[in-house]
Amino acid sequence: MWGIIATWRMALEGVSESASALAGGGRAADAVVEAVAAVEDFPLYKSVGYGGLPTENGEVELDAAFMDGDSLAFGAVGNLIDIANPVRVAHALSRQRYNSLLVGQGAREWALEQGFADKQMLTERAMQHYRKRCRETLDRGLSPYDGHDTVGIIGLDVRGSMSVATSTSGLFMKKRGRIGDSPIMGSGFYCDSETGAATATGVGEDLMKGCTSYEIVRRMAGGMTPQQAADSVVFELEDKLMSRFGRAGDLSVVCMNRRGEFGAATNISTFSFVAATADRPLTVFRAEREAQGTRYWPVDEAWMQAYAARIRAPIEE
Ligand code: SD4
Repeated sequence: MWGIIATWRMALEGVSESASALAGGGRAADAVVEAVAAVEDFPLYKSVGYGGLPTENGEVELDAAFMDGDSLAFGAVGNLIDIANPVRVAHALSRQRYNSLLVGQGAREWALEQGFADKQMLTERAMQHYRKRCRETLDRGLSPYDGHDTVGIIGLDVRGSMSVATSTSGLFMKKRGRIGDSPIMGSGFYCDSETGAATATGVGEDLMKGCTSYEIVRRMAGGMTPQQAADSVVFELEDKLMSRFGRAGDLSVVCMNRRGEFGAATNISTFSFVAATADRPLTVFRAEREAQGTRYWPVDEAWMQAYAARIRAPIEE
């Protein structure tokens, strides 16, 4: 069996390539790193890598992670500035015995020492979004903290090895130095080839309160299906946050077990994800919360076209 599952429609092109690689016997680690790197490189995806949206200071600070489910080795970077592919730096860090999680200047210096390319990651289009948001928040009192989509991708290869990788520019208009769940093991991602893996997207501050990805993997290890684990973790966390904290941010997850069965859960109505396995063709799904749990269904052509138009639409400043 092989399988791959990713948060959000933006992962489609990268996942498509990696699904072919996995079908041909490729390794899970390479599949997730390459698929995430493809999202990082695409300038119109404004929440990951090149073209990602900046902090309130107008700088792009990127977070990324990689975890190998065989050895449990992981690497992660936070607040990485102007390095082309944060996920590749995270992957390289997972091969180090120490210093698995590096942030800020230290992460950048290490990446440069290792030969990773220096690249200006702020695009003119991201700056247009930034100027527009500055104006809107000044004029209309909007919350600066919305607009966020982390890519998280889980891979299972025919040898039974699993890996997960994440990458994000974090919350738009975040404070300089702010780190969300995406580079935090157990919250934004977790992977154990003996059980399965999970990855999250949404408001990192809230996802971290539930150690969300670890908890999903733990429940799969305890016998839940991926769908049961995903739904129970997301909805219990949302309920707990509502009753104890008074509000709950966006929480969305995908997960897969070692047999290639997958699940997805969300508390929003706009979540999408992409999956392919040895016995299910590559599909983009939309997901929505319903009373009994998360329902998901394949998107149609009109949805795909509307998406393509949306990411290319001119930005009215
Ligand atoms: C964060 N979880 O930095 C990330 C942002 C994000 O979908 O996912 N968004 O909190």
